Amino acid sequence: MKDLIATAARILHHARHPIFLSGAGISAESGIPTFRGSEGLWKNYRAEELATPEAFARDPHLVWQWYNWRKERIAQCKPNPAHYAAAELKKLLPELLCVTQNVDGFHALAGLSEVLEMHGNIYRTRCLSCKTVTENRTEITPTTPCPACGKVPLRPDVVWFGEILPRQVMDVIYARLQIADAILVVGTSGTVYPAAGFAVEVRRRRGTVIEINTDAAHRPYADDIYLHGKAGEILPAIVDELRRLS
Ligand code: BJW
Repeated sequence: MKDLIATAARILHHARHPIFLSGAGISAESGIPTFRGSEGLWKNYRAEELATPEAFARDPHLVWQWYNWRKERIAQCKPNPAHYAAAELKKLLPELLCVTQNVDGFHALAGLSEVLEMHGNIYRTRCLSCKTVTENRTEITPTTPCPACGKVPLRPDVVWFGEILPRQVMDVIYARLQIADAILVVGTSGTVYPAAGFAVEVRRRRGTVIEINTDAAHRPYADDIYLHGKAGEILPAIVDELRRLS
């Protein structure tokens, strides 16, 4: 493992256009359940059944209950060593394009500047009528009025299944994917597109794929370097190696 970590650090050190992509696994050590782990169920619903515009249209109360529960859970947790290591990584590798699928805001909280939150942020709401996006940390219900126009309902400002991802964010990511020579993928099952396609694209263009994941059986990208273990232990070790190289 030590050799693999050193190799990963060397590759990142020499990469000219590297990408960092994180998923729910990076926040697992903070106490936030992943989507597809054993703790990922909420009241016997899977994410695929709640994170859709159809679910919200059918039962906005249920969907808001889920988001309120998650907001409360996130508020009780804090960033872990993996989030802080990601922030250090960006300082050591200014060219690193940092992308997260997570909506918990922990990367920013840990000091990672310029992180693209491709699936939105759980602490923002969007008005279905006037589309105003507002930061909101309180409990929301389908009858909570929009602070801008007073209409209901508000929805979470996140990306659900079947929805298009934010254009400005995706333009930046796709531009980088054209030239990326390395990608570090941390704590994602690689089951949800388009994020699941990023490493595949980097590999197709002969870039190097480095992955950190706790699931030994899970190798969706045929990675060049697979670092089996916890992000909170492996990412700080990569940062230590990078400091030696810098
Ligand atoms: C650790 C760890 C530790 C644990 N250390 N590791 C192409 C093919 C097929 C389907 C599609 C396709 N393109 C689009 C689709 C449809 C769909 C899709 O992908 N479906 C799949 C299920 C097949 N995608 C979409 O609809 C997307 N929209 C889109 O593409 O628009 C255009 C389009 C639409 C329709 C058709 C075609 C094109 C939108 C996707 C939005 C996903 N939204 C969610 C909810 C966000 C808001 C919220 O949080 O509530 O995003 S779903 C959920 O999954 C969330 C996550 O970001 C996302 C990914 O989950 P993630 O992060 O990978 O978590 P887990 O739990 O799956 O994995 C955790 C991993 O961590 C595990 O591997 C653990 O082992 C590991 N781990 N502890 C390291 N300590």
